[in-house]
Formats: sequence, C-alpha cells, structure tokens
Amino acid sequence: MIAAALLAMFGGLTFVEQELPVVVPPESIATGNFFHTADVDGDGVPDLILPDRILLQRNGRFNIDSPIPVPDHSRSTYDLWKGEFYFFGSGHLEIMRWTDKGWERRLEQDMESPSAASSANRATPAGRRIFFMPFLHDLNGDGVPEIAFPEESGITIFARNGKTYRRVSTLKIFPGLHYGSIPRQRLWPPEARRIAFPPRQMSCRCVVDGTRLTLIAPEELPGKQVRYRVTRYEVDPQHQYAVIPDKTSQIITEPMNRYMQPLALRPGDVDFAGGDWEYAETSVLPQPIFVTQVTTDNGAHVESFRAPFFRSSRGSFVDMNGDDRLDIVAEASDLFKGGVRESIERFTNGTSVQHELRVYIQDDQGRFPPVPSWTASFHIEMTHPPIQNDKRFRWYQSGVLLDASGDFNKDGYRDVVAHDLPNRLAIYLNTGSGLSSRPDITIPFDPDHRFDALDLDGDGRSDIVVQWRDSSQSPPVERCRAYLTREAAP
Ligand SMILES: [Ca+2]
Ligand SMILES: [Ca+2]
Ligand SMILES: [Ca+2]
Ligand SMILES: [Ca+2]
Repeated sequence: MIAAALLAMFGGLTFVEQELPVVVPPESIATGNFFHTADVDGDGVPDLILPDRILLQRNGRFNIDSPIPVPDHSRSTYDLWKGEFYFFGSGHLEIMRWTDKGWERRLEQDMESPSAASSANRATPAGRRIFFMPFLHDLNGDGVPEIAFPEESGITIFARNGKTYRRVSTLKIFPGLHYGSIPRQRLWPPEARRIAFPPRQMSCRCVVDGTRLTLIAPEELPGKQVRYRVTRYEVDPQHQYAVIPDKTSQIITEPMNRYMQPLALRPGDVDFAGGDWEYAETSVLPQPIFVTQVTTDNGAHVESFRAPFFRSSRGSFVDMNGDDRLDIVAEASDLFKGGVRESIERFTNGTSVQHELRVYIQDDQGRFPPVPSWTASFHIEMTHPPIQNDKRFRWYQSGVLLDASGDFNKDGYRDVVAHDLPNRLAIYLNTGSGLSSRPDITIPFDPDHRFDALDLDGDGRSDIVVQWRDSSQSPPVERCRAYLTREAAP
C-alpha cells in the first residue's frame, strides 16, 4: 500500500497521490473513454471501473489490493444502470450486481437482437463486422431503464415488463443507405483485376433526451459544403413507444463549411461549430490562423474567431463559467509574431513561447462577444528550440501541455492546468473573470509524463491522471498515477 502523500496546500486544495496498476492505451486517456465511475457496491461512493476489474473506493482512495474482477463476458458489451451491469451478448441479456457475497445475477433472458438478423451485422467479405452498441435509457421516467438497440434502419426499444425485457417498438428513423464512391479500378491485366463493390453507407447522429429523439443527418454539397437535416421525434411510452406523428418536425440548415459539426452549445439545442486553418496573407511567413466558427441559428448567421495557432485545442468549446452554455476557448501562440528575422530567430534559438487563452463567454441569447471576455497568458518553456521538433514541442503543437476542462475547486468555473515548465504542472484557478495571475498550486512533474484532467473518483472535483512509459523496467511498462483533489482543512 502506498502511503497518501499531501503534495500541496495552496489555494485551499490538496492532492492525494495514488499509483494505479492499470495500463492505459495512450490515446484513450484524453478522451476519458478508459475510466468509468459508478457506485458498484452501493455504499454511496463512486468506484472506478476498468475494462477487466473494479477498484472500490474506500476512505478516499481506490482499493487496489483487492480489485473485483468484472465477470467474463468477453463476447458482449455492457452498459451500467445504478451500479448494475447489463451485459448484451448475441441474443442474450444478463443483469449482474455486486453484493457482499459476490456477483449476483438479477436477470438472465434471451433477447433477440434486431441487428443480428439485419444485413449490416453479417461479416463483410473482408471479414469485418459492423456492431451496433445497445444502450440504456429511461424513456418513460419511471426509474427502470429501457434498452435501445440501434440497427441499420433505426432503433428498437425493449421495455421491462415484470421480470423480462420485451421488444415494444422499432423506430425506423435512420436515413436510408446509399452507395458510396470507390476509386477507379484496374481491369487489365486480368490477373491484377480486383473488383470492389462500392460500400453502402449512411451517416447520422441521434440524440436521445427524455422521450425526444433528434436525428441529425449531413448532406454533402459541392464546394466543400454541407447542410444538415435535423428531425425531431417524440415517442409515446403509453402507446408502445411509437413515434407521435404530429409531434415530428424537421428543419434543413443553410449550407455551411463541411468542417461544421453538430453540437449542443446550449442544453437541448442543435448548433453547429467547427474550425479550420487559413494562412494570413499579410505576414511574410505563412502564418497559420485557426478559425473557429459557430452558428446557433442553423447557419443563418455564422460567427468566426481567429487566433494564430497550429491546431484546434481539445477544449475549444468548454463551459468555462458553469451556466450550461458552452463557451469558446481559442488558443494563440507568439511563434509567428513579428517579421521573418524574428520568426526564424525564435524557431532556431528560442526555448520558450508565449501562449494565450482567449475565452469568449456565450451570453443568454446564444451569442459570443466579438472580442474575448477574458484572456490569460502563459510562458511555456521548451526543452529545445522549435526547429529541433522534439517531443515537448510536438506536444505543445498538439495542445496537450494545456488543459482548460477541469474544475478543481468545484465552483463551476473551469480551471487551467499548464505543463508550463518541463518539470512542473501549474494549476490556475478561474475567478470567473479570468485566472489567477500566478499559479495557485504547482506539482513537481517529469518532462516525459503526460497528464489529463478528469474527475476520477466522482466527487465533482477534477483530478489529475498522469501516465508515462517506465523505461527502467525491461521491457518498458506503461504506468499511471492519480492525483485526487481534496479540499484542504482550514
Ligand atoms: Ca462504492
Ligand atoms: Ca458558459
Ligand atoms: Ca474552478
Ligand atoms: Ca475528483
């Protein structure tokens, strides 16, 4: 057992450090796809669910010494509801709960999966399979989840009736498949002939919110444009979960740039946002400018925000002030500032960059101000000049040295973590109108470690998860450590 270490006591926060015996694939940590929390043992405190085991939370730490194995359901997927596991195998449903006596089976039944019979779930000639993931959703609000089973043409709903789930409705709401294009094929000589059939494809997003289903389907237009067809359906739990015909509505957006993607900038809304690079023509060196675009009225008005940076940050749309409306976080770098001589000097000899966050707070009319509501500037030390393109500079370019998605003191304002010096992480608390001018907390850090901010223990305060490759072992191993955030005793 590793002893709890109190790392810092500034800004009213402390961190409890705990090494986690898990191997996190490098790409999953930032998306938060790897770690799930739910109260599995029913003590009111969330536990950590890993792919193969569960670490119960005890006294503010995860019990790594006696993990609970997740029941072997290697050929099924699962979803969670109030700490219970719903395993969906082929044609089979099993509900399991962890108790003092071990895993208890709450329900086991056959469940014909609609997609098993559909053509889409058959293996393709290349041997690939297309899988649809069932999920749980409480459509009628009675606290018992329904099972939604997506398939090629729509969603099949299974509702619980006493002890079993039964199929009650199939909502055929997905757009039809159409043939995709394939590259020109070689016909001669005959021995080189490989005739491929064009794929049939369909693309849409479906948002389920209470009894309302919103389907957002793109239609590609010439000139790198797209428009979306947004259809809203209402289902009636009193009538076999069928769609209520006169409550169906549809809008078609204006044409917009193809990088515009649907997202909800306000709860329940369908908005569109995205971004792309353009190169400033006024500067001598081609200066990359990232342009963020948003529209909250289906493309009638599109607002644009420009900032000199290489790429979009992973936190471009974040609710920075806790009002449930997403705000824009643009990032700007001084790397291309000034003339040719200064830029080349900075690239070949410079070992630091000035990095700026520009925050545009969304108002209650769904508009963003033309100039940032507030900005914050960071001095980021590199290990080598940019021209060497070392790991730290590549990390800077890919946006992982800075994170504005966490809320460490649970006040609703998102705080910023910066890996600003190679050997430290600095946390800046958000006051609501900007960041503290100096870091509120710093953590000694290794230049080769990666971090991510997420609420690992489910207490509402973001924690820091760190992962690195431990090359002192042979063969090297991926390691992971959590810094769990706690309020310091006054
Ligand atoms: Ca628990
Ligand atoms: Ca907001
Ligand atoms: Ca905060
Ligand atoms: Ca937490």
